[in-house]
Amino acid sequence: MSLRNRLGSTRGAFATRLAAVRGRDEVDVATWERLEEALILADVGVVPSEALLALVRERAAVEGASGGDGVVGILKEEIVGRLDGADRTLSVAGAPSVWLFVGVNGVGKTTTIGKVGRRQVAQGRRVVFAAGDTYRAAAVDQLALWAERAGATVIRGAEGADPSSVVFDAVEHAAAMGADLVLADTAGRVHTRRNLMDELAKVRRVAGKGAGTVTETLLVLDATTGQNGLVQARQFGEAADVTGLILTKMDGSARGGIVLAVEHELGIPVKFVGVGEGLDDLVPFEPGEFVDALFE
Ligand SMILES: Nc1nc2c(ncn2[C@@H]2O[C@H](COP(=O)(O)OP(=O)(O)OP(=O)(O)O)[C@@H](O)[C@H]2O)c(=O)[nH]1
Ligand SMILES: [Mg+2]
Repeated sequence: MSLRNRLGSTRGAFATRLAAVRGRDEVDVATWERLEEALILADVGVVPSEALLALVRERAAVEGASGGDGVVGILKEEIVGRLDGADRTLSVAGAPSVWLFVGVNGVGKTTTIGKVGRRQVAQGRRVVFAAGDTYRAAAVDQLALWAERAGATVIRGAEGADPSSVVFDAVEHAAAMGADLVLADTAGRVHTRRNLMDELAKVRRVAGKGAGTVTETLLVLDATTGQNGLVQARQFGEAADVTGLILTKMDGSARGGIVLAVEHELGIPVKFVGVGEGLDDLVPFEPGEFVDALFE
């Protein structure tokens, strides 16, 4: 299925509003208002939307774009321009490399580890999942199920064990078996709880103590929470040295503009988007493709 179809309501809401602007021969106050409304409802954020449209207006004047179509074309170029050039690769630099998955409750961390693991195994890497969510026994079982589907090995600790010790053990196991990659699950946490954020910092520190190198800390955000995701991203960014974002549930969100908002505000690249609950429902974030899907 194409990204366009998979984005579901994200593209629906935005594209429908743009369609009303596109057909117009003349660009007037109402046109700009509609565009701003479309951007804000897509969760681009008020300030970035205004900044973006100010640029589009300027360019439209200079380039003599008069119709709605021309203006939408410029808007599209400006959005792609903002997203282009970021490094969206996942870095590997260790034996093994460790990728930590962090975020608030229920955003899709464990599911995303399954999906990312599957992609890495398909690329020929040996992958270990570390069951660093030790708060609930069910969390470990859920990760083990995903490991089976993805073709990865899962390393678990006792229920209630220190998450950092579980991740450390997983790294040692991975090193001993010659695995390339450790994907570490963590318990969902509230970004405002200091001790939980400290625990995350400890996991990160301990994960890099032995043979492993932490090369990515991936913040998982639920796209359906819109601008609230931005608040989470800001706080996690400060506490956990986030290197990349993964936006889940884009299949059920009318707010794909959050991609622009988070990148613009935090300067952290979106690396993947989740577009469903299945093993293959994860796509690398490609600005051109994404914006095409959003606009068409
Ligand atoms: N539609 C859709 N659902 C998703 C996606 N990613 C995850 N989910 C669903 O979101 C729910 C929560 O996913 P989990 O992976 O358990 O989330 P988590 O962040 O590990 O949750 P905690 O461990 O409780 O903090 C599950 O029902 C998933 O199937 C996605 O991209 N699209
Ligand atoms: Mg989980």
